Amino acid sequence: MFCNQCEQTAKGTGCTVIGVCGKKPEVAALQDLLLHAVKGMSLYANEGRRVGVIDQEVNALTCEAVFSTLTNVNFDPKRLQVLINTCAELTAKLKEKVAQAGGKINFTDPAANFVPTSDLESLVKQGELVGIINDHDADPDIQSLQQIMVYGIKGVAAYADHAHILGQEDDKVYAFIHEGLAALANKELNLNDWIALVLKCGEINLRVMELLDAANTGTYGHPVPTTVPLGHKKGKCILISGHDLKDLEELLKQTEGKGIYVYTHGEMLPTHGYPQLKKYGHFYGHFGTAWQNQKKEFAEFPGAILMTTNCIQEPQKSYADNIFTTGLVAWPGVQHVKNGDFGPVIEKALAMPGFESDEDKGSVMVGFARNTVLSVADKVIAGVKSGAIKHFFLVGGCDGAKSGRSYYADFVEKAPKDTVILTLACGKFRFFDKQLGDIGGIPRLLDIGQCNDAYSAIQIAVALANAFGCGVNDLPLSLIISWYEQKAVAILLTLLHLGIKNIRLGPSLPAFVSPNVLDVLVKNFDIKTITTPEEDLAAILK
Ligand code: FS2
Ligand code: SF4
Repeated sequence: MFCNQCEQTAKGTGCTVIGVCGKKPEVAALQDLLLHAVKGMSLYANEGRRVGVIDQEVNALTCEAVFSTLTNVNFDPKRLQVLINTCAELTAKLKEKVAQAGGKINFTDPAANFVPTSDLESLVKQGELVGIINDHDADPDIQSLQQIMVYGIKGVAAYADHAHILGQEDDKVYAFIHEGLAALANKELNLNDWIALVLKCGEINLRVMELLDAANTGTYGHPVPTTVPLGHKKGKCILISGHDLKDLEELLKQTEGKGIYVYTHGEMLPTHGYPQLKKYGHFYGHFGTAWQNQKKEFAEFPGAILMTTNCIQEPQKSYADNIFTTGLVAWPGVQHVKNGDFGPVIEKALAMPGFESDEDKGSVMVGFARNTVLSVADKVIAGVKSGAIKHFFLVGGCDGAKSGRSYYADFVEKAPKDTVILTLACGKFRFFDKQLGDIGGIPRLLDIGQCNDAYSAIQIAVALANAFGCGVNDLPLSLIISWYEQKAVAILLTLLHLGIKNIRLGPSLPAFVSPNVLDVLVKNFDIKTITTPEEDLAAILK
């Protein structure tokens, strides 16, 4: 196996024996084969668009398949096999439609002519031969750009899938995923072509994040400031993790009146701020912190656990019987329930002891998405003009297990009292419960939401820039980003597409960025790696 798509990749270069995430070589091979199948499907879908063939089933499956290969989503060989076979079946039908419409179907790339073998063992062998970037003669910088694009596309596909579930889509997004993956079969593309595709990935990601923002706020209302307890209530309980708001809504509906309290874990925390979700009286509080602490925290939860999307880790024996997966997330042996079909989760919660007593562990505030922040824009602007607010830091992104990630908590703690911290995604759990006070009634720590809400952060920055009559790069705003998986790659590409400079990135640089590509990023975007909180704060505020 070879996988280098996430920040915790082995030795900072690539997982070759087993994934640090727990991905076994056979799963890596099947994920590679699934991407290979989607690349084949993309060649026909791309050509299909040229002759007027647009297939909604192909679009949806493309996103589901690509999302399934994102870090910490699908570890189950059998479910990957189903996806591979479905891709091949749909590709055959698509090929027919494209031929009938007069399109080209004589592609020579092996992916276009892929036929899956019938049993899982030989399917793994097929997968071992087809890494997505397997052109060993290619220029290392082109290979680097191809990987950046493929990993960015994984993020785009994840967002597109979330938006599609809530009825929001734009064919431009699917068209780019197909165009980008089909481009991998084109050996004529040069360095500049690949740079253009990478930046286009960022542009398309902005569009898909806009769709997801419309999906979430259109369905559940704009988040409002909400206090979320970190303790618990006596009684039966379910813990829901991941990012899927519709799954949460369904769970809340199905548990209503059953004497079960619903708690969030990880990236589900910001959902407490949505009016159409917070209206449920039994949607109580938040339990635990970020994904990498789940083994310890899930073991302490006395109820059923539901994983809706990334990030799942290998369940420990102590809670293996009470954890469930749904949607695209899967772990072999873990009970998988269909989206919205949460009867088994509820039964398990009712059979488990639940919390024996009430416990107060304080609270945190969520709900500072674009609508809330911009509703007090005049106060914020006045604060900047009077000098009460000297600087904004967006300290956001993924969390992870590496020790270097304590940088982010230290940074927030050491940021001067006249600065405001905007945050989003699971990296916030390093400092989410710190009491940072306020500046003239504006809390110093503002939780914008999940990683899926990066659009909201961008809108806040753009609105502030407009109010001050300057560009985002001229605002007293610095981006301190932590990355881990491929949604973060997509967001980073969006920031580059928008021309945002001086991003500080950590805890380490992606293994898939070649020295020359890094040089281009540094020269054109002044991108930097994090150093120490003291050094970075001094450099930013000087
Ligand atoms: Fe965090 Fe994990 Fe949100 Fe990422 S819960 S690192 O895949 O999606 O951000
Ligand atoms: Fe390794 Fe990350 Fe790939 Fe898992 S997703 S195999 S940890 S690089």
